[in-house]
Amino acid sequence: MVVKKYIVKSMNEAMSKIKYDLGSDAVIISQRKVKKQGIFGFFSPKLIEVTAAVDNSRSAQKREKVYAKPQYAEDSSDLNESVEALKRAMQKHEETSRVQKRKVSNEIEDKNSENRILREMEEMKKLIGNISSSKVDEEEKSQIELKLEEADVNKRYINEIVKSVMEDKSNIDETLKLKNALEKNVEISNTEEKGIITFVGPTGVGKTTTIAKLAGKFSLIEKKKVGLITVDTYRIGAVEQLKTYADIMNLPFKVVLTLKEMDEAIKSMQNCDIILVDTTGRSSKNKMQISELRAFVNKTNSSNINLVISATTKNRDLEAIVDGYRQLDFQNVIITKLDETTTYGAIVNILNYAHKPISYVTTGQNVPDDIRRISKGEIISLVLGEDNVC
Ligand SMILES: Nc1nc2c(ncn2[C@@H]2O[C@H](COP(=O)(O)OP(=O)(O)OP(=O)(O)O)[C@@H](O)[C@H]2O)c(=O)[nH]1
Ligand SMILES: [Mg+2]
Repeated sequence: MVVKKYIVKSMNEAMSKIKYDLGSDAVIISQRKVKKQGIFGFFSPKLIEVTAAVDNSRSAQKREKVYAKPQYAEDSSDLNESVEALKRAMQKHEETSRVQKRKVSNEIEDKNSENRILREMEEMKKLIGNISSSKVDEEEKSQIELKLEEADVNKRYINEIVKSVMEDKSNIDETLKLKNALEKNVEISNTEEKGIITFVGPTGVGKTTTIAKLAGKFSLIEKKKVGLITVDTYRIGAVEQLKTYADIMNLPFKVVLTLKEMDEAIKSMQNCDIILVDTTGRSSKNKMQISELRAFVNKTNSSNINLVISATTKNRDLEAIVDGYRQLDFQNVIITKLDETTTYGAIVNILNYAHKPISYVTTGQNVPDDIRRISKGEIISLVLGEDNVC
């Protein structure tokens, strides 16, 4: 037992001193009012004498307990409660963090699904864009196809042109793209017109008439010296046709039946600026006839051989004609009888297949008027129906 006496001014002071010194188990044994000792004691305020005691052993045990355990666990039931409380707190904390985690992952998920939806929307937009642009492409394609079919442009060439238009990503309108695509395979001849000019081609396309027209142009208009030769070993009466024109225009004229005669005829016209050589129409299917003609054409040594084809020729026949005459190494193409057709696809069909430039077109039977040069633009306008002959 520990007993201690305190002189204090108030009971509050006494209580805190006792609790501090003896612990909370101390008990107050007595209290009484006292005066301070000495002369000044009389004037001093009254003091309190407090006596307190505590059981030593119990207090020590308790103090040990207090320092050995956490302060909130003063006995085992307290401890259990505290542990339970702690567990509950931890569970609550875990629950809270789980909820928070879920919330965060939900938010991430939400964000992800938001992104996914946005991505899908973008893809859909693209898809719709593609569908509508391919729809536009299809519409444009069919418009172009229709236009070219109407002009009697052949299927193979239509496909080439459509492809070229579709590949053209420049910022110009479709008609211009189409015109550009058509122009790609159109060349205008720039062969100088002098020396020997030879004309070959199927029967009745207008070779002799074309020669008469050109003879008129060169001699009457351009005042050049022109000579006429005909290699007409095949059709009786054909000679007369060109001879008549030669007589009217007063031009030297020779009929050639053999290769030797060709040499002689050319020599006899040495003073001419231009010699026009007519040939009889041969079927492109008859290789013998073409070979025979080739010998005569080679003899002329002409570097200006013209394949004459009529614009009224069927599309399917055009390619066979061009193929048949290829062995004559023609340099230019003349397209006749544009006045006899309302569609001009044949012009581009021929030029595209022959890969040769065009020198003239003829537009009627009148000699010498119905012949002229043509520009790329005019050809395209004719083919697209923007213009017509006559
Ligand atoms: N409408 C029209 N007829 C033409 C044209 N060119 C020629 N002709 C006519 O076509 C027919 C045949 O013309 P030719 O000049 O004899 O033909 P060719 O190619 O010489 O014939 P062959 O000598 O038999 O191979 C004639 O009636 C000509 O008047 C043209 O541009 N338009
Ligand atoms: Mg003829």
